[in-house]
Amino acid sequence: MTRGRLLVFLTLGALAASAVVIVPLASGARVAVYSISAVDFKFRGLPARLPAGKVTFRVTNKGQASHDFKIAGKVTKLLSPGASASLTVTLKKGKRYPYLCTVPGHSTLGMKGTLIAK
Ligand SMILES: [Cu+2]
Repeated sequence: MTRGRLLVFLTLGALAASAVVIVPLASGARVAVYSISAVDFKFRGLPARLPAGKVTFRVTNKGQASHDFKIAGKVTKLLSPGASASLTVTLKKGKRYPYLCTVPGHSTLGMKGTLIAK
């Protein structure tokens, strides 16, 4: 398998494992929208790798506690159980982005991780 094919394979695998929708913008640019959920106490639906560029995370709190989602210097409002919010960031190629829930104690319990922009 060539390196190029391997990368395509890995990208498709990462996309298949998460709920992502590519939305064309009026400007001709595209934004990838990832639907993720916060539960007690982890995030679901976040790929470990995703394409660099503009990305929107649509976060839904499916837990019993309140949660938020912080990545790339931006954070959603605090979400009550059942609430949703969107966060749009621009990811740079080759950079690692830690993410977490900023509610005290939650990241320690597992609401954190790192994703890599390719
Ligand atoms: Cu939390």
